[in-house]
Amino acid sequence: MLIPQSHPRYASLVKREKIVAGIKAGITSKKGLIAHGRGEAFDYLIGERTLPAARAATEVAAALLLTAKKPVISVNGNVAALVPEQVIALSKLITAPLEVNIFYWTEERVRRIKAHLERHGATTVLGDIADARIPGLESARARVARDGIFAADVVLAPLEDGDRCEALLKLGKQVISIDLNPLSRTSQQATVSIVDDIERALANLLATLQTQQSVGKAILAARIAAFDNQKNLRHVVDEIATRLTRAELLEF
Ligand code: PTJ
Repeated sequence: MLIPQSHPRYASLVKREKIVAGIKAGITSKKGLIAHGRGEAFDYLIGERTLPAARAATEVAAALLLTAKKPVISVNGNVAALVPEQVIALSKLITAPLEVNIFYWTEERVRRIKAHLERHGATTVLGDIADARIPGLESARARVARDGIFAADVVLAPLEDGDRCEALLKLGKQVISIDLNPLSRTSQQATVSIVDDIERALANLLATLQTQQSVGKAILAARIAAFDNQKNLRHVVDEIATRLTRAELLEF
């Protein structure tokens, strides 16, 4: 469908089209539509903009990625459809592999997501060979690459489900989430939770990483130590509550 750029909901409608195209291409799960709709609802509540709390979390996420020994970027069907270029740019910037890891697992979809990322220029995409398992996790997300998520110290896990986040944390990994829902189990549990739309979050993360690259490791470590994820999430929830009580929602 051709969406006129003048449409007030242009950016949001384009994202819907990308998800639908992802489903048609066999990359995105049909359930990805439901997850996207939930994300849209929370985006509406935060005013479809990056909140200061998301910027603060992004600074710390960048510090974690720059001080990590073995960072890995997890990619699912929604992420591959919405932001292939951005995850690839991130992977190159921090020299971290992309790993396809999906909840509604089929071998075919893993293969298609990997091929889709490679068509967009990705060089290292793991996940098609799942030679390790995350212990204590029943879902297909437990299937991981031994040299990828299994060995990682920091995992960037956008649009994640709470179970895997919890299991990764139990394995001693640090998890950076990108999730519009500040109340999701993932947001509540992650080491650093960026509550923002994936497109905006990755654009900010890429820009922040570029400016932080020259910052010393000791300063980055101090930023990580000073960060309180729960407190930061409370700022997001407070912002939503304030907007709801003042009826400040945008008129769409
Ligand atoms: O490709 P698969 O099989 O791995 O499936 C991917 C989905 C996303 C369908 C799967 O992981 C899933 O069902 O996820 P959940 O449990 O619905 O959680 C997805 C979270 O992402 C929800 O909390 C949404 O609010 C959030 N979300 C959805 N769209 C966006 C988003 N967060 C940031 N940006 C978005 N565009």
